[in-house]
Amino acid sequence: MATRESQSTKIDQPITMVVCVYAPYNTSGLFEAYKEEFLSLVRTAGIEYECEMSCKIRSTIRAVFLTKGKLEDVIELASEHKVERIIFSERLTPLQERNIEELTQAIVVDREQLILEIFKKSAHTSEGKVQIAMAEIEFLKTRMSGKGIEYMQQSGLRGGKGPGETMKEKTRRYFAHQIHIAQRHLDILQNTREMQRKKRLSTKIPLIAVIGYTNAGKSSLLNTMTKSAVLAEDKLFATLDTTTRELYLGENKTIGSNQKVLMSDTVGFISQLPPQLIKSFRSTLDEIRYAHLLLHVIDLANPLWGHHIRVVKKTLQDLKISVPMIYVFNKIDLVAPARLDMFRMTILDEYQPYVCINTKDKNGVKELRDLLENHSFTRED
Ligand SMILES: Nc1nc2c(ncn2[C@@H]2O[C@H](COP(=O)(O)OP(=O)(O)OP(=O)(O)O)[C@@H](O)[C@H]2O)c(=O)[nH]1
Ligand SMILES: [Mg+2]
Repeated sequence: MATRESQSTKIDQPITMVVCVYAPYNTSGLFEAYKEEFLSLVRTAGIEYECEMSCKIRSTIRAVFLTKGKLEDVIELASEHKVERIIFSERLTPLQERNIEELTQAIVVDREQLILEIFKKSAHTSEGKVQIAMAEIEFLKTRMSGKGIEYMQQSGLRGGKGPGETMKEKTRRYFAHQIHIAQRHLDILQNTREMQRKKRLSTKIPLIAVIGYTNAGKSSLLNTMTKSAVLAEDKLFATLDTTTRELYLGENKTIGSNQKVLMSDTVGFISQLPPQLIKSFRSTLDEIRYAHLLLHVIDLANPLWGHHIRVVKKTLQDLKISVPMIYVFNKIDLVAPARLDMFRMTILDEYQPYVCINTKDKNGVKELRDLLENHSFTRED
């Protein structure tokens, strides 16, 4: 069922429509909460929109993604509002994107591009920026026959190697060259990081990586535990760069008394995170892969918390990362006490070991420290 609302648009932005689709592969279970997350992505990207439409579909269509009736609704609404740009909540294939663009005469931005935009805005370090650039080139490569060529032309690349070289070949060569440059830059940065990591490992100081769905409270937890001031914001993907801080534990059976451990903040996960973004965030992935322990932070106040846990665990599984984990159920100040008691009695027992916490007033921090002090910080490798 489609719903339509209006919002004011900024003059310098194209007239935009957002389309939230609940597709058959979506396992979140709660359409409204899924839509809220999508709109939050749109807001984080700084996009204002004129109209919105949301719909559930039972199947996806290879050429245009949406089923016939829903596609007609999109075309009609786009024409009614003279829409110039349509933001989709889902990942689209280049073919689907092109076809919808032709049918609506509007630029189509899919989930992948939307997340890339947000990452581009949040990257501050040179490593972060090169990683995003690489992910973006990889993305454009897949759109070679359309936007890839426009991008190449905008970048001023003209002329080919010989008279027989097609535009497609030129584009391919251009992207290969760009990727090569970015990769070399990234290799230098990552070699430095690798050396730092090896040095750190040689000191045998255990590493704890704080991981979880975006906006769960990972940076807030790092701040609370290590008395730091890492940026923590009510915004998706506020953290894109890894930060490591020292944490002193009173006593620990494997590392002795008054010993320090290192705690690293990481980039948040989200459902359908573009694969090239995951790959390009090697520094975050290495922090997780080589950690002795993961603190998996979950926003218990978010109705999709169970889905978030599944997304994070599936992502780790896909990346073949297997490290011991403590579940840190956060934001319990926003959960009604009766509901929290019920969680503790029933559902939370599925997640062991766990701690319920509120990073704002430090409720549960002592319990988490106790868990860390009793943890065996050993790695097989
Ligand atoms: N009420 C409440 N809010 C919290 C708590 N912990 C974090 N927050 C808020 O949740 C929002 C997100 O917190 P962050 O620490 O930035 O979350 P994150 O997981 O690092 O987010 P990304 O880096 O964007 O993935 C911020 O507005 C925090 O102030 C908590 O225990 N209770
Ligand atoms: Mg953060």
